[in-house]
Amino acid sequence: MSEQKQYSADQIQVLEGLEPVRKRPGMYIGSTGIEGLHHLVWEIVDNGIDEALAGYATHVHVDLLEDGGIRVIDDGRGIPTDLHPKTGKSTVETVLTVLHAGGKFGGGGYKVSGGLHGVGLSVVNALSTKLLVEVYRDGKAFHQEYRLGAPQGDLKQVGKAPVGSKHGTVITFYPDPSIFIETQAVSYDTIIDHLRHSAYLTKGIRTSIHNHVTGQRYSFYFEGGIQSYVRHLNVGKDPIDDDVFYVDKQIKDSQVEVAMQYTDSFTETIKQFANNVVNPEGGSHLTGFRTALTRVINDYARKNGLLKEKEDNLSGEDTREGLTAVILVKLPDPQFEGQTKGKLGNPEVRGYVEQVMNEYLSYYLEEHPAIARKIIGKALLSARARKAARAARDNIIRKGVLDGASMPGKLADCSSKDPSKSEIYLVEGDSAGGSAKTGRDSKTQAILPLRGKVLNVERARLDKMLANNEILAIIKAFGVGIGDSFNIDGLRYHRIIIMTDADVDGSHISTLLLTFFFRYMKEVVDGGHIYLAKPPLFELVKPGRKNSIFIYDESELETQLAEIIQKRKAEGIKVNVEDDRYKQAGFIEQKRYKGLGEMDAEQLFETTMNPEKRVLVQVRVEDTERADAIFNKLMGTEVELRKNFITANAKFVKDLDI
Ligand code: 0RA
Repeated sequence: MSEQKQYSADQIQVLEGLEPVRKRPGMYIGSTGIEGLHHLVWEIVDNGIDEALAGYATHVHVDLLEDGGIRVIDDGRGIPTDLHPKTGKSTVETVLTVLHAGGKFGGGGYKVSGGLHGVGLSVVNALSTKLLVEVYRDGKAFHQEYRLGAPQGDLKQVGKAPVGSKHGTVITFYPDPSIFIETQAVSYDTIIDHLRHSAYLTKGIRTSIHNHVTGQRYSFYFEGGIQSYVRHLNVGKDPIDDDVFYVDKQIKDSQVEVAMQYTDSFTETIKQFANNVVNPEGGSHLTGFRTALTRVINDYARKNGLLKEKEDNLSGEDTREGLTAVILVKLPDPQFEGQTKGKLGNPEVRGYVEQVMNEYLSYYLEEHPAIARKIIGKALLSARARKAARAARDNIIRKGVLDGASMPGKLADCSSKDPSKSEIYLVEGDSAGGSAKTGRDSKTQAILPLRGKVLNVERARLDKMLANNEILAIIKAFGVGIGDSFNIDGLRYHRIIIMTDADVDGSHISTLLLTFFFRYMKEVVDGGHIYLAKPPLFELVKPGRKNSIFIYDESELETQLAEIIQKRKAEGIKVNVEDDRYKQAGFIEQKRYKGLGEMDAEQLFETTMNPEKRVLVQVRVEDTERADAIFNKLMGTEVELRKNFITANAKFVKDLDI
């Protein structure tokens, strides 16, 4: 601790003030993994976005520097440099060294940084080995440096603000490797996502990034704000009309902004935000939106004779089929509730959104009768389909088809009744299914062979799906039910393993199954129950086959061969360099596997199903929005998009880990 002796009394005070952050970083930034690291970036970026919301900044830029530093630049007012009355230090030093000092400023206006993720700039400072702050304000330039949160001298004026950037803030920080042990490198893609969202949600702002290590750059500016966001969410879908409904209204101290557009798909995509913070669990803004939507559409339909007197009202669900909407409210003091703080609490917001939607959506429908007719036609279809689906489901339930008692005929169940110990293999084709049944460990491994193509659920409604034998067999075997009757507690296997050939058809079937799970059994995916089996791509055959080596990866083949050849050379074994590589390595054959059917039961078990040796890829959906977009591309109606995606990612489709 000799280093600490060099600190002055002032610095020690700062260090003591920030000590709780360094002692329990998780309390402030959630984790010390990459997500915690990203929190530091969001803190500074969001302060810049706040400057834009307040009408001062137009641009927030991130530099990922070659020396591992992260620099965030904005052209806002610049952090105030004057003496802070309470601390006797500059305001710059105060916000960087006093916990929660950030919140005391601003008074009035909406704050992104004060919201759910707002931890204050001092937290960033406390968790950085080095932090440099530059402020441009009143035509002057200021500079100050910190180490582990402690200022190395006062804030100093270092000259004039450069022409063209008269005001703004530049913060460069170096995450402390003794805190962020796992990694000090942020994810370029994750930052891009944050910057893209910030640009969508803050009209008129430009956000950009420059990765100095790779030379990559990205820049976002969306003229239409959340209108552009809705269009982005609908890429790969067919909108019923090109126009996007949009409203932006101030009510009392809050602002309500809504954009929406219907597509001919069956899915509902509504994203709601409060002060740019996403609220995945919904809340008062979503409730207000839904109430108004159902009411306005029913009113219009009645008034215009689209809904007959004796017909029932359209349900909320019917009015939302195929809807893509973004709801953004801004309010002075957002309250986040729920398990993960993912729900907006403020009750007054419900009325605000309802009022805005009642007025402006009614007006919009009156102004756009052709669109109104399409929306209502779609909702009527949905109502009819829902009735048909209910009838189909009731029929199936009546027949007991979905009951646990009647398992699908093709299922070879395992003997264990403990879901946590049981797994089910969904196997492409009857022949591989047969091998899997013979080779399996029947105590814990169930096998369900799937024949032919599984229905593309992205383009089918529930009633059609329930008529598909493969889908029905899956629902029955899992024991979770479907639709309104879905219940995760019934899940009979905690590991669901998709096993298909390593070719295009196999990838297609995997994707269709994943789409089905993602759309209709999201909880099963979220619970981490879905896996992809990874059959070997190559076998390096030894005489007698006993000691064959199986290779699961294209790239692994060459490294393995090189290693073995090296070893043989070291052992003095003569290697003929004219021979094929596998012969040099002492194998008699290099076999390439295209399908599961090429392996016998024992091989299939040993290479792909044996829990001791197999390779499984767990399917995790970390970014729902990206997953949604990928499924739209893969399964939607736009053939071009699908082609592009598959060509660009053909190699990865097998490992789809979104
Ligand atoms: C305190 C008060 C004000 C602005 C800021 C801090 C501020 C912080 C950051 C962090 C990155 N960029 C920033 N820009 C501004 C209010 C400013 C005033 O009243 O003049």
